[in-house]
Amino acid sequence: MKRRVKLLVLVSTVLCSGISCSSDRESGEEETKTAKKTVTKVLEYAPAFGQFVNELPLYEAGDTQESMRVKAEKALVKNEVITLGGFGGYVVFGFDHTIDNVPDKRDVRILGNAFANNAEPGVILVAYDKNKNGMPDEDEWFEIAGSEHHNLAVIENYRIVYYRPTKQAEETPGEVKEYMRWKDNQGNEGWKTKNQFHQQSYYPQWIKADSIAYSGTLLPNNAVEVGSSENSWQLKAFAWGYADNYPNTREGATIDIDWAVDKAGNKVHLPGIDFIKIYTGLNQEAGWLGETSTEVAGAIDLHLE
Ligand SMILES: [Ca+2]
Ligand SMILES: [Ca+2]
Ligand SMILES: [Ca+2]
Repeated sequence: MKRRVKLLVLVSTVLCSGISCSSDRESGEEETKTAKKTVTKVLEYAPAFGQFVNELPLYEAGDTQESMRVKAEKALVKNEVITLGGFGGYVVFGFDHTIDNVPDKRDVRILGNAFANNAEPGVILVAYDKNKNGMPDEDEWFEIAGSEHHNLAVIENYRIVYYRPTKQAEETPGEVKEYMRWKDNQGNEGWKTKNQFHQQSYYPQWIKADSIAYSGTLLPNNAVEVGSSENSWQLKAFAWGYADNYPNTREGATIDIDWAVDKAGNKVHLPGIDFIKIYTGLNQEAGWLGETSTEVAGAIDLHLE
């Protein structure tokens, strides 16, 4: 569909060349119709540790921050899943147009891989490119205040550091309980487990540094153990306003740009948004399920859907 409209623009330009006509304005109008409802670019991909890290997307020897960004972009453009790993891991993506903030209507559907009792909520930030420089500047970001915004168990300005596992820990087969050391700014520290199902490194392999730090809003744990069977762990969905929290087709996967708040927690009104940032909101391990990690598969402009 997009290609055909573009072709029409091209033909009209060719027909008009050398003769007097007012095709410029018409071309402009045609171009607007080509706006893609889905993600067109990934600006940053920086997952934390995780059992799907280095797999979704796949790390191959020689990959860099930039080549991994390109892989994440290729995935999101096709609405394929990428993992953000544990708390703080993030992705920043954008669109080829500004998604309108339509009054009293939800504006964007955030795609993940959540299903019933398997919610791995990610915090959502949105940016309107106010200065039109094609980039989300620091002062253009606003957090979507989801249902837990006033929950007293939420920790703002949470910070965590993950340390690269030792060679010995990486090479030990099967489950490794003391696999990766971590430390946060609340006085907690511990080990992340490597499970028997995923044996690749859980530390982003294209990162040269021996530790990675992430910060943001820490959401309350959502895992509950309901028995001792295989399906004993359930990851409960929050009411609204998070990524990878409800199945993609549900209203719970959509957000209203008017839910955005500034750093003081006050509502802001944005005319629309050009960029979205999502990061994993929980620092939680749920038994055999392992760590809770937000997955993202792109987003859809609901006004073009
Ligand atoms: Ca709206
Ligand atoms: Ca900007
Ligand atoms: Ca998920």
